[in-house]
Amino acid sequence: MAGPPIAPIVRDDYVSPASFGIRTWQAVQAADLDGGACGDRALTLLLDSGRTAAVLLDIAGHGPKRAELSSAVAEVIVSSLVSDPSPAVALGCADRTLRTSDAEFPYALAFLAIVHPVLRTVVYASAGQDCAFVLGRDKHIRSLPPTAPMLGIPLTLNPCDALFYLEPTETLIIATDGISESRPPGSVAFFGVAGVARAVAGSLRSGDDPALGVLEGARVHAGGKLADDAAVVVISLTPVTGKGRLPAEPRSATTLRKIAPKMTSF
Ligand SMILES: [Mn+2]
Repeated sequence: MAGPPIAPIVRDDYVSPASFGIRTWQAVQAADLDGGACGDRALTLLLDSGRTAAVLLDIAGHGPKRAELSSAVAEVIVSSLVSDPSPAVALGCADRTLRTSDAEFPYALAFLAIVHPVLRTVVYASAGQDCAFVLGRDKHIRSLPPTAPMLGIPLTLNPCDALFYLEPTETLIIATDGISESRPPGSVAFFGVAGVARAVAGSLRSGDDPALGVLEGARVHAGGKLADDAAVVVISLTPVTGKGRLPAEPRSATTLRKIAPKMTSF
């Protein structure tokens, strides 16, 4: 005998009483010897439904000679993210661009994420970006491992999207290796994830821009000069005033049906 029909629960169909604003900070700095343009990009853009996309891109090498390819790849990524909700699809587009490019060393690392302010989901795809993590208020660090290899290399990419929930107490941090691998001359003491996390936590505590805090921390750690281009994106959720709190209990299926009357059973 057939059981009761299963009603799909589509979370986008109801408006949660708790909505969050998304705060973003991003910063880029060329390697100190090069000045000006560089191969790293850090940008955030507002998509529909309040979703925010974050793009961190590091074209192999550094300096102004990498800027043109970096801009071209960033443009491909942005137009893909605007038309398709999948960061993995955007990585695929970037990979194709690099593999058909005439440029020297057409390789890149990239981390792409889409943050939803109501669902609190972060969907991301990462091509070889090592320094990507979520920092909790208790200083706990959750790593976000790559979901694809480096872009542009002659390997089938097979990129995939990963999803996690971002708590309002947490901060998403992505930095290129120009920051995580910053080190004093002649030393192997890398700035690393720990240095990045300390710089973000310190900046947020003092009310300063955490992306600039990370750049400055890495520069000071390296003895005053960055040897590689550097880029960083920091994202957190902030409760929207007057919109209430999250429901204390999960909503029952009956409540959801009342909220979303158009939802059909099948
Ligand atoms: Mn780099």
